[in-house]
Amino acid sequence: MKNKKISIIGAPSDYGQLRRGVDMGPSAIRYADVSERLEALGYTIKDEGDIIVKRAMSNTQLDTNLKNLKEVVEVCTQLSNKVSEVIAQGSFPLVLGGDHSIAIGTLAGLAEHYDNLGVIWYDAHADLNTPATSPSGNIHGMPLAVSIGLGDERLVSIGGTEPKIKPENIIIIGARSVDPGERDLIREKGIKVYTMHEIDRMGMTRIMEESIAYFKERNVDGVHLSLDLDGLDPLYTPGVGTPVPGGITYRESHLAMEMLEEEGMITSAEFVEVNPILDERNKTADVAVALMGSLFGEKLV
Ligand code: HAR
Ligand code: MN
Ligand code: MN
Ligand code: MN
Repeated sequence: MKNKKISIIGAPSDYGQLRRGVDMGPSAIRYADVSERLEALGYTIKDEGDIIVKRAMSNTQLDTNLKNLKEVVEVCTQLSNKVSEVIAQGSFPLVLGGDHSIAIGTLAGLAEHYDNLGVIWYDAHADLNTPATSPSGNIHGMPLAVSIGLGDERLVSIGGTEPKIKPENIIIIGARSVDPGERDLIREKGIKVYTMHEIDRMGMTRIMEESIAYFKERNVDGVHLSLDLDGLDPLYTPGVGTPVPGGITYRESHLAMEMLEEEGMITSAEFVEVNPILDERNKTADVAVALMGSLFGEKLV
């Protein structure tokens, strides 16, 4: 990575879905030695700590198609400001989730600095639901839709009313659970998706080569990596709230990170959905940190 300054921002929120425990993701990832691992690669790490997420005895506002909306708005507004501040200081924002709803905040903060941002959405899910199409009402299934300007006004307007990213600048990798409304949106907006079928058929090498070429053609001014640990097969990352079998392997994921690193294209990243309560001895957080190692240039020899 060209930028040698990394700022770690914890976003310990579980309000985007209903399984408690994912709020402990940032702690688990720190426990897996994220700072030490990246420092060893020659980076200067500043751990900004966690944004403040109000603890509740139980989640509220569950009887709607936008569960915990108020809390999600609070969290994402704070996170947006923090991400923007870190970029203004010339640092690389590395955000630790939390469930994937926090990406609404990350992308809002990034949008203050990038006009033509590319986004890699590494995930079993498309996260393109709106309240009208969501089967669950869980906001962690909505962040990509929100970021292209679709969905509830109170989410879409976080950090300004403009859409934060362009649908043509999104590449989804690893999809294998897509709802009907999401499929319609993918077709309507021309969002690029590499499902597990393409990964099996083409191999990760070609997918990353194509993705890198696609971003270059589109003249992006930065690329954000949003990595949901459920993109990998639950064999490797069991500590996630919505596991889907038949996922990306550990090796394919390292390869993807290494190819992104060689290109020096990534300008921000987030690792989300690590739930230590559902995990096996912090395995999922360890995988997250190992992938960060590759993303930031770890080499064996
Ligand atoms: N598509 C389903 C929904 O909207 C499940 C999506 C959520 N799971 C995630 N996001 N972890 O990637 O409810
Ligand atoms: Mn999610
Ligand atoms: Mn996701
Ligand atoms: Mn997911």
